[in-house]
Amino acid sequence: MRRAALVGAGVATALTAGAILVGCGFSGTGGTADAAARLTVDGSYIPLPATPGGMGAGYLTVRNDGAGEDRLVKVTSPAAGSVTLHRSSETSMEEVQSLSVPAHGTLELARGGNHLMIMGWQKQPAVGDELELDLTFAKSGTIAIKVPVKPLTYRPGS
Ligand SMILES: [Cu+2]
Repeated sequence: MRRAALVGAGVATALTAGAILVGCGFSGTGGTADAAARLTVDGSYIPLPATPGGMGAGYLTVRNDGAGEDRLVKVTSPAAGSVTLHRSSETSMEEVQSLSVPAHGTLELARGGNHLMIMGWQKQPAVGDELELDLTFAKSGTIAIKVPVKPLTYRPGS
């Protein structure tokens, strides 16, 4: 249900390209408008930290309906002092500087895989809280979302 759309950059590019096409005639070569990312964020949640005030995780899905790749490069929150991007496999976990959102694809942050690591809560989170996360992308700018705090054992779709 919760969904934030960011169309600003893509629309601006498309309008510029459209104006050029009207003036010069359609060349059929495509252009930068075709390579723009179009992002939506869905299914976000933060499980209640296992220890009160302790480290938490953040999960969400970024969908890209555009033809251009983008990258999640930074996440901040007014509710926490530190949010970092983590990539994990079955055997290891490491902090990374960015995560790719492929063209016509998704970036999925989910249990057992990539995730956000959240520390330094301003106030101890409680189930039912909604915390703001500001997701910054290399090309699409910042998308602010409200993320619900769920019980520790919550699973999407359950
Ligand atoms: Cu981690």
